[in-house]
Parts: sequence; C-alpha cells; structure tokens
Amino acid sequence: MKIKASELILNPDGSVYHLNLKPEHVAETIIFVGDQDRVNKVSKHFDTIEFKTQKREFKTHTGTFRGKRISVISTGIGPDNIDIVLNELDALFNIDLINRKPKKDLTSLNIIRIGTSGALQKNIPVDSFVMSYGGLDTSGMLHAYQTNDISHSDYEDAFIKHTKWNTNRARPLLIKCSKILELQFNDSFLHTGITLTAGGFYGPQGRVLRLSLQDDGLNNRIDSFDYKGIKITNLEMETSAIYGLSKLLGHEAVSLNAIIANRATGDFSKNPSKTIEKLITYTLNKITA
Ligand code: R1P
Repeated sequence: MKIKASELILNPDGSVYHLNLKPEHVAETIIFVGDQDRVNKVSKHFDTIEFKTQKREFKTHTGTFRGKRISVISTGIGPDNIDIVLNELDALFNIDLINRKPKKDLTSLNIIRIGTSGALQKNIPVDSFVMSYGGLDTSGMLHAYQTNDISHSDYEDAFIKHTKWNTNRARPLLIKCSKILELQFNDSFLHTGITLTAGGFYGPQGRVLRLSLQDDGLNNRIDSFDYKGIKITNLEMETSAIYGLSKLLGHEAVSLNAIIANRATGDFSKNPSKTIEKLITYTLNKITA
C-alpha cells in the first residue's frame, strides 16, 4: 500500500514538507537543538558545511566534524514539533519517497539533543549538565502511538500516586534513553536523572504569572518524588517525545541538558551562552572520540 500524498506530504522539489530536506541532505548522526540560532553555534565548529536549509523553526546544517558527517537540526519548542521532526527524519531514511512505501532495510539514527533546562533539585546548580536517563512525558503527545512496550507502568503508577496526578491530565509515560548512548555519555561530571517533559512553559511547568494553577502543590510533590533512589532532576519540553518516538521508530537517542535555571533556589545562569557552548564542544568531542 502506497502512503498517500495527504499523509506523507512532499514539497514540489521532493523534500519532506516541514523540514525541507531530501534524503541526501542528512547524516545518520544528528544533533537536535531547540533554538534555531543554536544551529550555527554547533556548525561553526564543523570542518566543512555541505548543506544548509531552513523552513519555519526547522533549520538544518550538515557537514563534518573531524571527518565525521553530522547534521544539526533545530526542532523549535515542544513535543508537537518533535512529532514532526522525528517522523519526517525517519521518512527520509526509512521510506522510499518515490514509491511511497516503507523500506525493508531500516536505518537506525543516532540522535543527541543539546538543550537548555531548569533543574528541580538544589544539588544540580545552574551551569551544570544533566544527561536524561529517562524522559517522563506529561504532554500526552505520545498517547497517539502504541506505547505499551516502551513505557514503564510501575514507575508511572508510583509517580501518579505520589503527586496525586489529576486524572483529567494525560497519563505520564516514562521512556528511557538509548542504552548504547547512555554508556557513551557516562562521564562523571554529568548529573543523571529523570527529565520531566512538559507540554508548555508556564502552567504545565508550574509557573504562575496571572493564571492560577489547577494544582499549585504539584511542583513540590514532583520535586520530592523518589523512585528507587532516582529523582526527577529537571524540566524541559522535548526529551520524552524524542525518546518515545526514537524507541518506536528504532533510533538511538540521548538528551543532554545545560542547566540554566534552578527552580529550587530561584537562580538563573549569569552566562547561559558559555554553558551551552561547553555542552556543544563536549558533545562534538564525544561523538567523534
Ligand atoms: C523553552 O524556553 C525552551 O527551552 C528549552 C525547552 O525544552 C524549550 O524548548 O530547550 P531549548 O533551549 O533546547 O529549546
């Protein structure tokens, strides 16, 4: 069965609809960043850049770093964008775009997110780094897919009970990072823990400006949640979506977070650009070591 034009939308030049990319434009090792301005901050380290494009918030540079072919793509903000990026990237490798059929021999991509994030625990100061051992999805996006085989109901049930999670909200889903990449990014200066992925920046992360929260005690109960010694370390908006779709599609993914805010102490980094730059150089060195 051919995948219809309405389901897999291609631009007149044959590139995928949102990312504006053709298969030959993308490397099998891909760095995700949220902010499109961060793409240049990664690619400025490349030896050469062979390809550049941008459509909306999705900006891609492909080149080499120490001879290894790497793409860097900005995803914009949020799990809804990750749904677009992961599905279209996977289509570039694993669907024959001419015949509109899934390929038999599948390619597994290596995906590394370099993101910014807010820590929840006092012992994870601003300007430190967190490798997300797991992504706890609270956005609900992954519920559109069959997640039973990739999520961890024992952890989720304990979280729901401890936080008194409101049943009107989507059930939280815990998805772990790639085992292979977890072993690669195991340096002791990286904190590890569970990253909670929210479907918004303000209310969904417990921030109050003018609107009251559905549950104003929720963030405190998230902070104190501890499952077999593992705490929720930080909040952001993409990790669990990347982990979930990567697991379902057969890709390896890890999320590295530059901690620029600490919600427990109220601190904000004095030089977030420097912290992000450190994480970029660490990541590039690591994937080419
Ligand atoms: C919110 O300001 C954005 O910053 C964080 C969040 O996950 C969200 O995307 O990450 P990035 O800096 O990678 O975008």
